Amino acid sequence: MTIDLFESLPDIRPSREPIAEGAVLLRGFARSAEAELIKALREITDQAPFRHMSTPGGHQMSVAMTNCGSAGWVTDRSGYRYDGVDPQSGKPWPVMPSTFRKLAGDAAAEAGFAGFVADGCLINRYEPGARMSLHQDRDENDLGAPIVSVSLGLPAIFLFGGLKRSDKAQRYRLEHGDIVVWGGPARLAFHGIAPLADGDDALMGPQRINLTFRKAR
Ligand code: MD6
Ligand code: FE
Repeated sequence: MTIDLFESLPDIRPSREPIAEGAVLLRGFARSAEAELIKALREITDQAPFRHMSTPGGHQMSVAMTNCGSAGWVTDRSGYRYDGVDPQSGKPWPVMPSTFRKLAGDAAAEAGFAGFVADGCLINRYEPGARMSLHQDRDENDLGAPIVSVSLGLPAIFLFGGLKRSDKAQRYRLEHGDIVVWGGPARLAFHGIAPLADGDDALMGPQRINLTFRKAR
């Protein structure tokens, strides 16, 4: 009889799973940088706290947001835009930490998009019940650049559809440390996040944080 000592441990080796033409899920890719990411995140949110922005239609988003880098994504009654200044403080968004920039570049290269340099990072905070309805990311100038999306904390169900809102969405469970990179033919795919389930993550507490890196300008 052989005894596999590792049988009951979770498999945390990074892996690479294509989810569509142009989109790849790098499971566990951010795990090795988690301590630095969490420290840098705290420094950002001390300067630019999470806030619930309003949609152009006047609804408050259930996801709380902030940004770092020179291009911060903002929504208010006048619409969606990228802005170098945090409207809440009147000051530039916090500088993008080098750990963030490096992780995004490394993940993009691993997914086949060498040379990706993000100028903005939108930081989303989901508490249980928060959700992101199906949308396209189309406010960026350069749709040739991919988006790199890092998940930290509680797991979430990522909905990944097609180029039409009505296309049926596939569901992927994103866990702490997972990265999704997408570009090319998937760049304008509709996607969203199902309402976050209750939970309490060992490192992050009762929340999920998502970092989406873009080349916005
Ligand atoms: C989220 N992500 O994971 C929301 N957008 O919380 C996004 O909206 C997203 O993951 C573009 C590319 C990748 C993403
Ligand atoms: Fe998005």
